[in-house]
Amino acid sequence: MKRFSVAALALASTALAPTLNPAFAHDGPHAADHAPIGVMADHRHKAGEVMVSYRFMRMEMEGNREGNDPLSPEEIATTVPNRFFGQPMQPPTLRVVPLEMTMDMHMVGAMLGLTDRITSWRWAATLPTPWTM
Ligand SMILES: [Cu+2]
Repeated sequence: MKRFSVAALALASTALAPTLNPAFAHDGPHAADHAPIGVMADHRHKAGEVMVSYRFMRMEMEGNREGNDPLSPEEIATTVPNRFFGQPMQPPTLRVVPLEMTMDMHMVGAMLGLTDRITSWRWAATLPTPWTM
């Protein structure tokens, strides 16, 4: 077993979000006024309003599948073709099989109402991803 750690930093661009069917962030007291958490740019802010957010998401995956059928590491190593076969040092079937992966994502964001019709937003996320193979 070998453990890999991959870190990635994603920076989003600034977007002016004159959304097509916007809801204002603070018009109503009901949760149904917003899209589910994780859906970005579903609303806009009035001029001068600021919103800062932090989100954390953990995703845990285990095992391998082809469609709905589970695949064992032995099946993968003996039957799944290596798309790089034919290049130097590449075997005909896969030799490294992921077993499980846990991904933690931290995401911070900020929205600023430039006018009542235009909202600017920025976000950044980190993706430290340990894999077990
Ligand atoms: Cu907002």
